[in-house]
Amino acid sequence: MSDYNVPEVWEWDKDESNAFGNQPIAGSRFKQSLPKGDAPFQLYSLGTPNGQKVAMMFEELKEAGIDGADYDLYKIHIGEGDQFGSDFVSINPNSKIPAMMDYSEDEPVRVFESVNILLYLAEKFGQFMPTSWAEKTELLNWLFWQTGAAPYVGGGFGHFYAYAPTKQEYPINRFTMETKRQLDLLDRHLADKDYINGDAYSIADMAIWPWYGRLVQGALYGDAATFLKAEEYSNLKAWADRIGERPAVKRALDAEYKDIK
Ligand SMILES: N[C@@H](CCC(=O)N[C@@H](CS)C(=O)NCC(=O)O)C(=O)O
Repeated sequence: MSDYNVPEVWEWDKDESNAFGNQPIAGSRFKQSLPKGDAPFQLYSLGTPNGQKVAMMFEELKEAGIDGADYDLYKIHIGEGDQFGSDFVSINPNSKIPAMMDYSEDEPVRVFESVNILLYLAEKFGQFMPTSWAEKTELLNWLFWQTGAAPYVGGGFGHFYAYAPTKQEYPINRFTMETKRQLDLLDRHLADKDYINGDAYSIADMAIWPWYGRLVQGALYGDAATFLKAEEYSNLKAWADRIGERPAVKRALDAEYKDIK
């Protein structure tokens, strides 16, 4: 049963508040001057799963002793609308964290989309990605998979299970079904390997862990791990715990995000 009569044409009710500051309009909403530190990389982000991916990569590069990968990390408070400021929008016109500037090239380079930032850094430093064509293709399979799959978990399951103002069976069922299917997929994939791409830890693990690893570890959306029977995905849970033990990953989760105001 629905109490919503779908109109012929949707109109934006500007007076209707929503907790997420959503509007059907892209572009910047106010003038903003973002701080810039001395490091070659300036990362404007937040400790959400998409933000954690990039902090993990920088901390892994540090752990591996790679020169030239220093970064300044700034907090874009998405609850306060920082992502709609003019400076941030000039780095990421899509107004989503994370967004990064690389000042180490002849001309500054802007990079947005978390997985594109991982790829950019992996290629630039020749780290955490295989060199053979076949293995690189498999890596890309999982990176693209993550980009397409996680919105069903975050924007679908997580939103309706934890954040929506009313609990509704239809969307919770629909997105739980898909989330559990994805967890089962990863569990089967990890049955005979330690890492997503096989024997070597790679940016595929960094992309997937903050969503699916943290979900089965019980770190996302309240009691979601219980609701999803996360303990049944034992290969996935073992992988999640393996990654979670890495010093760089622990540092990334504890990273300090500097204020921008
Ligand atoms: N596909 C994007 C998704 C980024 C994204 O959804 N970021 C969220 C936080 S995890 C955000 O900035 N939300 C703010 C908003 O939607 O206004 C990526 O992987 O970078």
